[in-house]
Amino acid sequence: MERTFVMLKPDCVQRNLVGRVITCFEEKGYKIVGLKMLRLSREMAEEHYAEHRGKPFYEALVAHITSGPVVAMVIEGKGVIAAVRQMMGSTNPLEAAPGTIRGRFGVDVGRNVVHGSDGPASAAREVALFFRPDELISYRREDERWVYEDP
Ligand code: DAT
Ligand code: MG
Repeated sequence: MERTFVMLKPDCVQRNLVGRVITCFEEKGYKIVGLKMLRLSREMAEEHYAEHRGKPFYEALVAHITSGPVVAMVIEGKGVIAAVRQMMGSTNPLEAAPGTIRGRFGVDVGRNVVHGSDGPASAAREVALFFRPDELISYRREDERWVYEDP
């Protein structure tokens, strides 16, 4: 089953939206297989956002993501990588569709609430950056046959 990495950013935590955002993924039918709160070091933030190094917003991005605790998660399910990207909405919350997480909960691009891996390669990389294998739990959920035709 496919897995993706999701991070609830410091603005999400500070605005008490952690439960609301996690609920979006739970309600969809996806399964949380890893979950922790942590505060990113500068080194960790630089590694996570390596692809953005040198861009005009890079310093502000690293400053924000290290500014307070985040909630890191691994979510599992059919098509979860692309679906989470769709559920988050566009990077700029003002351009994100109203029903998406960023569309519902965000305004500024530098406070866009949530991070989600943008493809299979980044999902694998980001999951491994934040979680040891023994921190990911494989388990059966009782509602699986009501979410999937062929669980
Ligand atoms: P996404 O988070 O949708 O994958 P991204 O990977 O292009 O978007 O950028 C990572 C984060 O950097 C994004 O969530 C918010 C910030 N960011 C991106 N583009 C920005 C911009 N033009 N101005 C300010 N911050 C930006
Ligand atoms: Mg990205």
